[in-house]
Amino acid sequence: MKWLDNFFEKKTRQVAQSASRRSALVKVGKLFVGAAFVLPILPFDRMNPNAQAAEGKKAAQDDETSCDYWRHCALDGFICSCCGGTVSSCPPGTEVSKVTWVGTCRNPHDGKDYLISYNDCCGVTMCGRCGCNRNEGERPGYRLGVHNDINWCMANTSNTYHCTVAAIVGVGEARG
Ligand code: ABN
Repeated sequence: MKWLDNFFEKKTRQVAQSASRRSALVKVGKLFVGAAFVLPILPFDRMNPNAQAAEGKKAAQDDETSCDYWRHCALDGFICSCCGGTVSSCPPGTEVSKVTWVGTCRNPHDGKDYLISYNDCCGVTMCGRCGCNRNEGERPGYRLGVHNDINWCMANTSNTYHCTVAAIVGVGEARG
């Protein structure tokens, strides 16, 4: 390691001969200030962002105004809970659709599959809030009864679509 000592001694002497102590301190100071901009020296959140996202998603499963709400697994339209109604009742001034389509969603709390009737609420112009496009179990459009991208107000006096509710109409039984 003698050569290393010699090397640094030589370099140190060179620096000492070519620069004053004050200018050396100025250079070191500049180095620190520069490093503060380049290196992440401020405290930052080391929490796993994926874990936070999973928590948020879990909370949304119970929020009736969220597309991630468990009953909305096949809802294509505007959530009535955001439009003056509830998850299973139409907003005042609208009329529930006479025809509907039924999807199946799993309730994360009991692990059971529920039949959900996605009725449209009709008679008032589109709500425009909380638009969702979830399509679990949906089938192609040429099979009308199992497709969710349909205006189910078609059989009502007014065909004007406002929003969609998601009422539970049945529960699946485990087969033995
Ligand atoms: N069932 C909701 C909807 C209404 C109008 C058009 C497409 C989808």
